[in-house]
Amino acid sequence: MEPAAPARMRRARPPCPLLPLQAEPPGRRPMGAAAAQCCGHVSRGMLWLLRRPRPGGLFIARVAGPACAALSPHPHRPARRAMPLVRYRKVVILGYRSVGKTSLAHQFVEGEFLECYDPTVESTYNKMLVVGKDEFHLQLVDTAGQDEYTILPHSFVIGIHGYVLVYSVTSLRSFQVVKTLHNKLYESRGKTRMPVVLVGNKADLSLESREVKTDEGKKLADSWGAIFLESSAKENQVTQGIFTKIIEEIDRVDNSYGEERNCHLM
Ligand SMILES: Nc1nc2c(ncn2[C@@H]2O[C@H](COP(=O)(O)OP(=O)(O)OP(=O)(O)O)[C@@H](O)[C@H]2O)c(=O)[nH]1
Ligand SMILES: [Mg+2]
Repeated sequence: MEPAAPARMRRARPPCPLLPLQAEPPGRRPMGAAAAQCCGHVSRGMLWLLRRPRPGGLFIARVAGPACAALSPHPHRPARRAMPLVRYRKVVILGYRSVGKTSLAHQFVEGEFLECYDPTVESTYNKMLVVGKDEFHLQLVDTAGQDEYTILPHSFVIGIHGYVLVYSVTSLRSFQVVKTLHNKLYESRGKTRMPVVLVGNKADLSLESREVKTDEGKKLADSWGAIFLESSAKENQVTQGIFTKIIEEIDRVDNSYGEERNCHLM
C-alpha cells in the first residue's frame, strides 16, 4: 500500500497591506502603492509588472517594502477573481414628448415595437450586454418628455455615465429641445465632456413628413463631440446599436481625460 500523501500545509495569510513600490528604473517619480493592480505573491526586490487603474499600458515597479502575502486590486478583495468583471453603466434617455424614447428602450430590452403611445412618468430598464470583451450591466432611465422649460433634476446628473438624447426627424421642435437639453446638462455637469449619443428617431417615416435633415443632426452632434445616429424604434438592430454606442462612448470619454490633461502616472 502506498504511503498517504502528506496533508498540504496551509499558512493563514496575513491581511494584505498595500505595498510600497519604487519606480523602475530608479530615479523616476516613486509611485504610490495604490497604483498597483496585480494579484499574486510578491516580495521585496521583486520586479513586478503592474497595470494602471485606467488603460494606458503596463509598467514595471520594484517592491520596496517588506514581503507581502498578496497584492490585489483592493486589499479586502480576494487576490484571484473567479468570475469575469461586470461593469455597471447608468444611462438616461432624454428628449421632447413622443419622440420615441420609450419605444427605443422597449425595443432594446424586450425586442418589440410599441405601437401605442402611453406618456411616460419615469421608468427604469436593466439589461446585461456584451460590448467588445466586456460584460456590462446597463441601467436605462426612461424619462418623461421634456421641453425648453424643464428643470433637470440632480438625479439626471449625479451618478449618470452617459446620455441618449432623442429627437424625432419629423419634429423641428424636438430638435430645438434636444439642443436646450444638451446645454442644460453641460452646465449642470460643470462644462466637462460628457458621453452623448444623439439620435434622430422615426427615420422610417416618409420623406414628406421630415423636418430635420440628416446633415443637421450630424452637424449638431459634431459640434458636441458626440455620436450621431438616425434610427427607427421598429428596427431592432439599429436600436441595439444606439446602446452599444453609448457604452463605447462612455469608455472613450473616460479614457480621453488623461490624454487631454497630459497626466501620466510615471
Ligand atoms: N414610425 C415610428 N413610430 C415611432 C417610432 N418610435 C416611436 N414611435 C411612435 O411614437 C409614439 C410615441 O412613442 P414613445 O416611445 O411613447 O415616445 P416617448 O418619447 O417615450 O414619449 P413620452 O414618454 O411622452 O416622452 C408611439 O405611438 C410610437 O409607436 C419610430 O421609430 N417610428
Ligand atoms: Mg415615454
